Amino acid sequence: MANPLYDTLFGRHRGRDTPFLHLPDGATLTHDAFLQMTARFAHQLTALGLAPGDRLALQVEKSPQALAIYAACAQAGVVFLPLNTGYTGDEVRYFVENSGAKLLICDGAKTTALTPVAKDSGAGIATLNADGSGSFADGAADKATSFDTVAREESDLAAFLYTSGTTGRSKGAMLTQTNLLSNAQTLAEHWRFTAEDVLLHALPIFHTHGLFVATNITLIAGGSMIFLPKFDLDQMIAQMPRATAMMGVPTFYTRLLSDDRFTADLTRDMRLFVSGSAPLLAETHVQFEKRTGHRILERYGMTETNMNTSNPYDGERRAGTVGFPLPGVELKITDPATGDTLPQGEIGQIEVRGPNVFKGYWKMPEKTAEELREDGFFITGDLGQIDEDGYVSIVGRNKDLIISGGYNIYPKEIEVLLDDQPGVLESAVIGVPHPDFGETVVGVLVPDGTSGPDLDAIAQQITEALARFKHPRKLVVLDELPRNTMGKVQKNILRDRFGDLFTG
Ligand code: MCA
Ligand code: AMP
Repeated sequence: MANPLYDTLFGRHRGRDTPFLHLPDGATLTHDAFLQMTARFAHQLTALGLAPGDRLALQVEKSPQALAIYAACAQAGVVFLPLNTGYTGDEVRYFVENSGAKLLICDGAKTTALTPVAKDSGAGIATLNADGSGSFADGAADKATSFDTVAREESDLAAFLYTSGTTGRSKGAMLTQTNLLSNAQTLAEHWRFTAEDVLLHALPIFHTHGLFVATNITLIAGGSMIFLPKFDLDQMIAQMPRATAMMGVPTFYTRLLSDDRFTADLTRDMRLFVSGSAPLLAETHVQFEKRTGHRILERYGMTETNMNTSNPYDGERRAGTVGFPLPGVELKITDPATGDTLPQGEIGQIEVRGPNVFKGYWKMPEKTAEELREDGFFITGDLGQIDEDGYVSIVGRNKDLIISGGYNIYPKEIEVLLDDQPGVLESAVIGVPHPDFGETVVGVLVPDGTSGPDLDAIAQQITEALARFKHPRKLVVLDELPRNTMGKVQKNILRDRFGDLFTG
């Protein structure tokens, strides 16, 4: 095939008058209409000087047009780099510079802030607003509705997704056409997606879950999506009876369960609920089944690997586990110190290998070598265990990471900022249980003995520097941080001490 990703996900739907996107205003976009828009956008990318292999950074609200930019990148051979809409200008600057993006497309409301960002790194800038208007769409309006798809190999890069690290700045995970395609094909088959499916889509499309899992699977199967701009409880309840499947982070499930309108009757035409990106409490699993009669299917993935494991479609979906390695994915539990495979049942680090595993971190060969072994196994940083029936459980993390409402937050990034504030000697950032987001961020500050620290001024600094979802929900001041004999901060002690701040 000339361009496996485009041809398989998009191209074969050309001319199909079947629904692809059902929009909240009642409108429906057919596969063919979507692909005509895609072609116009691919022409516009070319007109703006993007060539195959160039990177395009996109920070816009979720819309059919935003999705068509993803498709247009695939068709024009451009590497797609979607960015969380919550990122501040400083955060976006890093991604644009690091990736060497040739074009940044942003919401019109952000042009003033982001024009210097684009200019300083030699990128062009265009706009796309939530309603589909903007300079990018204007430029595309008179372009042809067909485009000669650019030939690509399966090993060519399709997307960069940035993922933070426990040290230093974010790393651009390079995903190839094969990484995305093989996983989408496996999942569509494993979860029995067909052209009859209607997926209730309320996830953001700048992360693996909403884009490569939910969207790619629907595209492979030829089904449609109820495409909501974001998770809105009223909308979810209103749309649920029209859907057959839903994918969400655990917060989606706890929010649905918190509403009495969410009943078995409302879910009668649903055949599948999938959860991932963060641990689903066994309690949520049980409550969900009690309320609806459906057992949530939990699966486990990462930005670098797409999906690795899944509970079975048929057979027992075991609460508290992430199921079995997917077909084609090898998974082993190893000793973090030696890398040796541990006996069944023991807890160790999870390593995975397969066509889903990324190519490496963009321009970071050392980081790549630290996490991706020469034999192809990727060290996930998650700690897990395999039970006697082969079910994998994630029991902890070998990396300092907080997952809040399905978004990953690396404490180091916040600590670096806090340590820099006047009056602060040092800091420790921890995740504590939160009833809505699963975990949330608490910053612990140690004063340097001068004056302060001024917590309001610090909160202001944080607001300017970091996306809202990373902000500590509470800053507390302690005389000193607990340390072990090696001098390492004992975050477990802090977590115990402040663990009930939001749940107590
Ligand atoms: C919003 N806020 C958050 C979060 N989301 N704060 C912390 N963590 C969050 N996740 C902020 C808002 O800016 C707002 O701030 C305040 O919290 C309350 O917002 P609310 O309206 O309640 O939130 P929301 O807009 O309804 O969003 C919550 C959400 C959303 C629906 C759970 O965060 C979401 O869609 N999460 C999904 C993330 C995701 O797709 N992850 C997959 C990553 P203020 O009060 O100041 O206005 S991919 C991945 O992890 C791997 C590969 C995998 O396995 O899938
Ligand atoms: P990301 O960096 O956004 O790709 O997040 C990947 C991380 O999310 C994994 O390394 C896990 O720590 C976590 N994760 C994903 N799915 C699950 C799950 N079902 N249960 C627990 N943790 C999960």
